[in-house]
Amino acid sequence: MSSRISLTRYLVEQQREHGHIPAQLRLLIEVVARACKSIAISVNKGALGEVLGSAASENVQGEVQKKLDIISNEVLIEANEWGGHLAAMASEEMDSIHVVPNRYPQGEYLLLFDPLDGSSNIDVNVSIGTIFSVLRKVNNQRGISEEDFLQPGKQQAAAGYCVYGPQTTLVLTMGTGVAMFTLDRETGSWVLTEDQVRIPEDTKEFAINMSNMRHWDAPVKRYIDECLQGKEGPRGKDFNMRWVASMVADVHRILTRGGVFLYPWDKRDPDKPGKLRLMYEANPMAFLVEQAGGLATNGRQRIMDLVPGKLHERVAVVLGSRNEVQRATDYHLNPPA
Ligand code: P6P
Repeated sequence: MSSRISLTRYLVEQQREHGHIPAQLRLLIEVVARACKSIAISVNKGALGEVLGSAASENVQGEVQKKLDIISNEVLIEANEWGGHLAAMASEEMDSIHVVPNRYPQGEYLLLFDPLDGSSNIDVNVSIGTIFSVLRKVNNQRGISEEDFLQPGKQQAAAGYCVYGPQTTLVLTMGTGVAMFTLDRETGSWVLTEDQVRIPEDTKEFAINMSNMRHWDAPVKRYIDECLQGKEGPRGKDFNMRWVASMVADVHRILTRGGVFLYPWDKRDPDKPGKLRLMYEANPMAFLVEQAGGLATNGRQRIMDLVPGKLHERVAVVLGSRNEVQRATDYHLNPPA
């Protein structure tokens, strides 16, 4: 059996090979990975741990918070505050940024996260996950503010997610490919189980919430309709559909076997570009997907080129197998006359 490579050994060997992993970034990844283990323990308790159900509060998105949303957020804040690797954090669950308190040293990085994505699936025991994005602190004389976070996704130093499913798997990129680590519950360590992940350029599987079909724009309707026509239609092949309603689970499937994921703009709320959040959902997933050879656009532009205007802004998302994302994006950019 090939020797098991732990997360720590992977980071040391990446540093030796690429020499590009500053010590603070290595520490950050290790701290986030350890926090995800703590979150996994809480998630896995389920009804036995008094962690299910809703808290009596709403988040900045106006969504009712689940108890595990708050627990996960607190785990990530407490784990990352004292290490000296971060200047500040931002979370889907917090209105404004959380600057590292003065009693701790400030570091070179900014950490953004959706502490528990897919909350509607918690109480029904369907896979959920933690998504994180790492930016470099912009050096300036004034203190850290929200503006320092408003960097395009292509500036990310690292990104990843942890999916709490049949396995607990950490998926990570620092810009030199995508690696997957499975949690060995007997030893409590993350073990490298996949390296240099590649997404197949073609697919027969699409992921979208079909109940919104009547609200979609024409290019999305055209793309999905052609998939539904199957081999008798213009695509000449049959497609399958998946929709977990946990972005982490849908993206993990795509990284593992290919596919295309769409959460497009729809006319229910025309001023809202999409449902998903740019800074801590779309950007980290786009970094991972591109590093694995896929594409990620908002239907018209590369997601990682978008310059954010607000911390919690939303974006339309089309990501996954390169050729399918290109086709769906072309339908937006070059609609039939
Ligand atoms: P819908 C979960 O709430 C989430 O933010 C993503 O993880 C998921 O892809 C999407 O929303 C599901 O949205 O409208 O299908 O419930």
